[in-house]
Amino acid sequence: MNAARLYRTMRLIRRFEERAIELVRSGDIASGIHPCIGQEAVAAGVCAALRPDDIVLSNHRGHGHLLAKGSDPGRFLAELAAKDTGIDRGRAGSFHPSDFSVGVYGASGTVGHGAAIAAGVAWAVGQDSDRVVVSFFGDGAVSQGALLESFNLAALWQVPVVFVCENNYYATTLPADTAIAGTVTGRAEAFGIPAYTVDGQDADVVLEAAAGAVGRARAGGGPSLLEFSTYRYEGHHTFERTMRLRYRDEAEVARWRARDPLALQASRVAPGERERIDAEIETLLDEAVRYAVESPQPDPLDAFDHLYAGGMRVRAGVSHA
Ligand SMILES: Cc1ncc(C[n+]2csc(CCOP(=O)(O)OP(=O)(O)O)c2C)c(N)n1
Ligand SMILES: [Mg+2]
Repeated sequence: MNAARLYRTMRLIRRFEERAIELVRSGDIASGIHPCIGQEAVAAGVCAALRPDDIVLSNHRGHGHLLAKGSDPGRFLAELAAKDTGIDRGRAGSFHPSDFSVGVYGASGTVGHGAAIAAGVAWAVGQDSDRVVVSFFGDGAVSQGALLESFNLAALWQVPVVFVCENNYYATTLPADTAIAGTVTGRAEAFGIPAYTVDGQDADVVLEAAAGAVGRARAGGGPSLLEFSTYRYEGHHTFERTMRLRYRDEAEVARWRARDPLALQASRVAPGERERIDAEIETLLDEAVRYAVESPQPDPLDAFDHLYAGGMRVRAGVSHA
């Protein structure tokens, strides 16, 4: 993988979220978002190890996962803005997006539960293909029953899934060391799943680890777990900016900012090439923002359309045939 491609993906994720935060402030994205700024190397490195037909299950902090898998930034921003032109016609928003066109089969907002869907999808695709499934979750997910049950069946049935824990050391405001007995890797190892703790701030290191786990799954070697050590630079959610929560000390944040994954990757790309990529992404995102903001507001009477296969008999209180 060339350094510039990884840098481009990471820069796209960073700038996409910075632009999305502006749209939260302007009221165009009413839900707020969970930014992954600081964690871009994990999304970029893991997805760079995947084929286009491989599958990703994401979580509430999933913008990076979708963009790294190839989602269109304009249609994704329109999704965040709840527009009908969004990738899920505005029904999923920031927290539950899927994009089947690039192999993202959904994002579970229920912490830890995406792993169960991932294990099931991996079992299904493993019947007649060599496709691989990646399940992204945070440190807050690792004591959830559904996640541990997924480890059990994935190991028992040797399904082609890579469990990716983005350990950013906090679940909302709860420090991981006050919430996790034992270790993250120890949980997987208890089920016979090979597990590694890896530097999540260096995209090259992430890619190498992911390529190993993906290759193993593709060759029929079954599941693995990768625990990436990383950090979010923003609050848990954009609403945190209004809350004055004090759960991380400034020295800790500064220490992690000094290992900014985007700056590290930028240092591996020639300056001229970097400027070209940065300019290309600004143009792309200007267009994406315009598309999201200028797309018309959806008709409230359509609010229940597409929610259930077969539709609903009543929409917005209005009976229709
Ligand atoms: C089962 C469940 N419990 C609680 C919540 C509320 N909640 C949303 S995000 C979150 C923290 C998740 O932390 P982590 O898994 O470490 O991911 P991060 O936010 O750090 O990326 C919580 C508790 C939820 N969505 N689902
Ligand atoms: Mg966390």
